[in-house]
Amino acid sequence: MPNAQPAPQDGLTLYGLTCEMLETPLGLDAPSPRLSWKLRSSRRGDSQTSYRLTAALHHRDLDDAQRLIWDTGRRESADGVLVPYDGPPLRSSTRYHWRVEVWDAEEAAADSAESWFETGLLHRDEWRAVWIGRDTETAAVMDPPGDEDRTDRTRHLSPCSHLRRSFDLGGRRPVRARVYATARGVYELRLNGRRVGDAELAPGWTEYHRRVPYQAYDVSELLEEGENVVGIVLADGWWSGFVGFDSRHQARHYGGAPQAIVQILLDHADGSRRWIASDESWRERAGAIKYADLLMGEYVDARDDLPGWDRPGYDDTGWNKAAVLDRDTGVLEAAADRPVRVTQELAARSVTRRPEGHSVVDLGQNMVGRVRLTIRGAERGRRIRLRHAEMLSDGELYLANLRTAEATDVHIASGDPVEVFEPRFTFHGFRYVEVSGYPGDLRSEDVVGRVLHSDTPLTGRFECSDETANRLHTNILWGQRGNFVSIPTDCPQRDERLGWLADAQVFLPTACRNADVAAFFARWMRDVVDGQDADGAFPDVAPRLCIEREGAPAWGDGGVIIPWHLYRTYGDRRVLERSYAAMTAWVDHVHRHNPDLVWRHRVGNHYGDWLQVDAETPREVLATAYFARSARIVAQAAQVLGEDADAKRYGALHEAVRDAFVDGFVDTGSGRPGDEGRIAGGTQTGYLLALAFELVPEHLVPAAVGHLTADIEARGRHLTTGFVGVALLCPVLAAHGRADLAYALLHQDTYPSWAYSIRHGATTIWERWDGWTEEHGFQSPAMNSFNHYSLGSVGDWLYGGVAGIDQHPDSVAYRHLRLRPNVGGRLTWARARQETPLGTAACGWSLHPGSGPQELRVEVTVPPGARATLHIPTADPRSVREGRGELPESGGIDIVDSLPEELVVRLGSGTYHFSAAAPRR
Ligand code: RAM
Repeated sequence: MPNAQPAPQDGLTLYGLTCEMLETPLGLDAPSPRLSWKLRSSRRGDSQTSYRLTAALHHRDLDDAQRLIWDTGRRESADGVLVPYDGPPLRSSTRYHWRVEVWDAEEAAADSAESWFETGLLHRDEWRAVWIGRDTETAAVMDPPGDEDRTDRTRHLSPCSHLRRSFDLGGRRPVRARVYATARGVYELRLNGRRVGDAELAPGWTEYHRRVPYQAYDVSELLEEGENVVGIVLADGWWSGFVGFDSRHQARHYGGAPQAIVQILLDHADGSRRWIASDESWRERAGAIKYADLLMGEYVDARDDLPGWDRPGYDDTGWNKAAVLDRDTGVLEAAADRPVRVTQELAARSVTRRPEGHSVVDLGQNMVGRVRLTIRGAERGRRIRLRHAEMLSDGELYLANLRTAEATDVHIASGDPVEVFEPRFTFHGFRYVEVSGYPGDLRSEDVVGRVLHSDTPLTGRFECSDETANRLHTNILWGQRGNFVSIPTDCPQRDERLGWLADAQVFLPTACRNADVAAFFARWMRDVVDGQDADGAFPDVAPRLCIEREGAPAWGDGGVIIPWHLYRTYGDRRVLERSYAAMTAWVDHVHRHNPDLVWRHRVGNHYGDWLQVDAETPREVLATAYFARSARIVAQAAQVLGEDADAKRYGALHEAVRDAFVDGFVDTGSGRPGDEGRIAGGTQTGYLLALAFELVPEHLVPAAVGHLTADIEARGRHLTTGFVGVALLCPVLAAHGRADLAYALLHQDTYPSWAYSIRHGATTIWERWDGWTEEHGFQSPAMNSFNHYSLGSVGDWLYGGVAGIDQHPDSVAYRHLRLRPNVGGRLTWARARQETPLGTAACGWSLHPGSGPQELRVEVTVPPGARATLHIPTADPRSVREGRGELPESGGIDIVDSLPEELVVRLGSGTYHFSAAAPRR
């Protein structure tokens, strides 16, 4: 292939090359992986007109020569969103180098770039390894765990296994080496004394009965001539540890003890291959980790460390033979999303010595992860204990809201002068750490908060002139990071941490703004689909656990809403295809049991508008609104996928459910005057659902909006919405001409409001509006998380409604942006920037005192390949200028509409600076 030409700086420039929505994935198993790229350009109107993709492989036998295996030739297209590889069948364990070239409107070859992906084991019969673990008969006796401070729960947990095998490479190091490994449990892979990879809590949590993802590692550089040692440390994790509500369910949801499977592939220069696989030849023993559990914490007795166990030269006589626990490799699949990683470290903000002798450390931020503690001068056998909490009560940890999660880590000192303790197979949600048993004075630099989460690239940015709104955005972002740990969870601290579908679906639009969550959610959608029952009901939580009942309204509907939103946001059609049968089955299930189209039957646990305050949205209103919405989405999805008969059928169903909603719940004018447009129950959420899902007859919309706003006003501009209604609040108000009220709610800082929690020190979004109040203090500890993202679903509106980045209702992958700066509230400026599948989009506005009336400046960026409709709010549409020019002379801008209070223009790609007379407020 020709060499890459240096890209001209001002023209089309490629960046962000991905395969299956991941950068250079290792160990992919999709038969036709999709390739994507993004573009930037500083030239206005610049756009890709065609591309060419090629792929080549380094053939082992060809002395590193690259062999071209795929060439699309030039294809006309304006973007590079998920283009499927359609070359010859891919081979296992093979690296494919791919290259994209793009041409611009002047037919000039504009840029080219290269990347690669590598396949894993494409065929299940390539697994020759078997699942191994502890032989419980012999091993438990070897290392009786220190019992003195075990609780009833942790007494059931077993020490972590160390599994090892040594192998001899003689005089030849392979030219290439890969490890494919995973666990039923969580594991850390070691090779010759070094940790392999940087994944935490691998392989994460999936519907293990159906699939267990394996990870691929490039270990070519870690091997040596002669003896080599591969090792695995294995803990219970989600497989056999405590998960979910402990009071109702014990540990061991999936299996009694963890298992690992490992396969090493060695490629030699002469083309020969050698496999080393987990089998009965491996050895096992317990070591320092007496137990490690996601909810309970980790207990390490450093006196029982096994120095050198994962290095050559170690004598493992006396170790147990590993037991073969299973030979079925049918559940193995290549990991399809980014792993959990430690992404940040937080320094302790303060250390307070309490009269009882322990210390309380404040990390300044409610975070998720664990602590790395440096211990100096502890005598052998000293016991140092860490406990974790989100809040303090009278200066001590407030632990009640953790329920049965003990979140306690213990280190028994080895006696080394300096020891570093960091648990490896647990995580906690906390801001405060209680350290007891520490020798001497604990210094703040001895405590580091290690932040971990699924490593989805954080690509969005929102900022404005108001510090409280900025803190709200930051709190939302921390809530997202801390709760995206392999799956989207509801909370990170107590005995729950489940993948609740409603939480996920209301928060998804916000999540997509903040980060690239395409692969993360597409992967989790498999658990959602796997969790569907034979009658077509989606679960409340995925992976399905703890709750046997079928999904509730707005919860089960997540199975329909999420793939649709992923398709619209990322252009991921495959997630829609893969979920489509399940989506239709869900709507059919609801329909079958509710033939009169009001959703009253088979409502599962029917949570209603969960955690609403001072309002009770009738459950049938909420359920039927969601029935209508899901039917409509399925009709839209059918249309996209070319399922025309379905599109008609579900389209008709949607209309019929809408009519049933109107008949049942909308006052159409039959009764008392003034009641027209009322929705049964009269709650904010009832109006929001009806308006957002377009269930109110056109002529009654203004009346319904009037009832909604009257309720908000009557409550002194306060909300009553719970999880389901809250996401719709600001967007619906703004869409119906009441952005002023949306801003009033954003700025409101008396209870209940977002800013109320911020005024009281929140650094994450609370589960409940009244998680803590001046009047009542803490809410019931039975359910009171201080790190829950659901009420943070307003984050989408900060990007879309305040700064003004959105896409046109018919647009997919942000190909047609709708930019609508929303000058309002007490803001004097706001701006947002986010990655779209085409490139970076940005929109910002600011007010400036002019000589006469205030001036509004608007700056927007439209990525190459996209177009935008921009709404400029102004008191005088004729005042609008771009750059130094008058409109429409300025390049690339068409005036679409000149209304009394706004000018609507159409833009091609590029960055634009507008000024105008500020809008009247
Ligand atoms: C609680 C959690 C979760 C919610 C369910 C209904 O356990 O708050 O977020 O979805 O209830």
